[in-house]
Amino acid sequence: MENVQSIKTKAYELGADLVGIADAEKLNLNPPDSRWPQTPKRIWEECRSVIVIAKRIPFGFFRSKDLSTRLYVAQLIMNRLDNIALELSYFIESLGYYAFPAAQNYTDPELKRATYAPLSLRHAAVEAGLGTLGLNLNLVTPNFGPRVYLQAVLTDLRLRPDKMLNNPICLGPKCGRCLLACPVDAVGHWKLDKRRCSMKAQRYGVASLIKHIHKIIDAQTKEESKELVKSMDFVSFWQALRTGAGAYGACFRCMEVCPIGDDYSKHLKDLYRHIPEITMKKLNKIKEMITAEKSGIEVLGFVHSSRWILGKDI
Ligand code: B12
Repeated sequence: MENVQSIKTKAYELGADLVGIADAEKLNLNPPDSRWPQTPKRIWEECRSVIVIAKRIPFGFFRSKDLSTRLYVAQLIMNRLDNIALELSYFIESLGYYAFPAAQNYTDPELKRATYAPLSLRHAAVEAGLGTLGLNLNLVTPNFGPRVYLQAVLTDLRLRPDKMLNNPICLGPKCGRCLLACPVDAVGHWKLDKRRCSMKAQRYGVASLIKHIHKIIDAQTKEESKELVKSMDFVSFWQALRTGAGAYGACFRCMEVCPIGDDYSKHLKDLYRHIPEITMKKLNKIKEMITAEKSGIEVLGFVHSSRWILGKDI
């Protein structure tokens, strides 16, 4: 198991903040959604281990209110993760095995739905012992809460996998801060309304771009369409196409209010304790969730994701 240590050390040297190893066979046996299995074997039959890496978002990021800065920095982190994963792959190949990075933010057309990547990194991260899934199904880690981006390396080298945490980190509706803060009310009972979330999270992603083009086509007057072409949104779409900024990460509200993580009280609590988006409707939604959990009613969102919410091999 010398390789485990040398690979982890290399990943940290390259800049990863968290590193964990998942057994490919376990990922093959436990696809997050069995209807559209995101398994290593679909990508590569001989894959034996998946090394999951995480990079934290700089603490200072959450002090900036400037949207372009946030879009830009989030993209930098994702690019950095890709570079770390590529270098780590070369390192593993220098040991005499095959390796390559996952297609991080590509959604796989073969999986029918545009929201399914070849590998679900949050689920792989739970298998690799980095954390558990929260109420909104984001990965939460003991170190940085949900404030990490993820990437993975697939290899045919058999490595001793890390253990799952075996301990749920998120309190669910008893905390509910992600739900209360969500600007589009996309957080459900251990589930997420992806369409709603993507309006904010992928503000300059492909769906928004198509919508913007339709607006231009459907404008009542030529002047109106010219205005839409000259708009700041149009510039942001150009930036997204050029650099990726804003195409995948554009809303960070659930991340900045989450109290999980050693970093929260030190770097975020003073700024994000108060949640202005709280409404009676959201408070009632949470109350209903707590009542449902107390009464033992089957909560579908929990049923689908319990393995990763609990971080338990069930
Ligand atoms: C597509 C995508 C989105 C979509 C859909 C998100 C989603 N939950 O799938 C949208 C646009 C909404 C989105 C939003 C965001 N994203 Co995003 N996204 C992705 C991407 C590219 C693929 C996700 C994927 O494959 N989902 C697959 C399905 C299986 O996941 P799921 O639907 O949650 O699965 C459960 C449900 O389907 C449920 N279920 C429901 N009904 C049913 C029915 C049946 C029968 C069954 C069996 C199951 C089932 O059970 C499943 C098991 O848990 C990943 C990158 C990657 N490669 O993983 C990043 C990723 C998940 N996003 C990320 C981030 C950070 C965000 C945002 C915060 C935006 C931002 N600032 O960057 C928001 C947060 C939203 C949230 N709470 O999850 C990070 C997550 C980091 C973390 N700490 O968790 C990732 C990993 C990107 C990265 N490189 O780090 N994202």
